[in-house]
Amino acid sequence: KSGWTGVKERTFIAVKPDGVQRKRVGEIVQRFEKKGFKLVGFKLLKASKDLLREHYWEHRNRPFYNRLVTYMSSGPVVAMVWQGQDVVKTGRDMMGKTNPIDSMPGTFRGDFCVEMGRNVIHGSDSVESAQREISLWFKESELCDREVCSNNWIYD
Ligand code: RTP
Ligand code: MG
Repeated sequence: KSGWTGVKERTFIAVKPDGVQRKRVGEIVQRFEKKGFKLVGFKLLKASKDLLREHYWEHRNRPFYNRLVTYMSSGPVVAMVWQGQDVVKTGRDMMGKTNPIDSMPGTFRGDFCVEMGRNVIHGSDSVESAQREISLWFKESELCDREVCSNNWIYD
């Protein structure tokens, strides 16, 4: 099938601690499902500061780095891997901009939050970042691709 390589594209999405506390997990999952993306990884965890420092390594010299790591470790996060055609860019578009004030209504950040320091959701910013983040947060054995695709769940 043409487009098959695009269909294998994956992104790492996390509902941040404020999003979990404010009960936005269901709607975020629902919007990715409605769009047509496939859920291939999902877990709730309290991320360690070491994991978060590694996750946001590119920002290690920025003034907000420590505050960001403290925020992200302040409660459980929902870590997810979504798969589908152009899912990295589309996921970013669905999120809105880093600062909620720049985010359009209809995006998660446009609809769910008002401050950059509590902006509800993370999404990988490139295919390369996605690969790095997925391998940081998930073991290969925690990702389900073939199983979810299989008709075995529908036909005996
Ligand atoms: P994310 O990585 O969490 O998906 O967010 P992003 O790509 O839209 O933004 P990024 O530049 O990667 O920043 C990561 C997170 O750091 C916080 N931040 N605070 N000037 C600030 O105070 C500032 N800048 C960024 C935000 O929570 C942002 O999502
Ligand atoms: Mg980022």
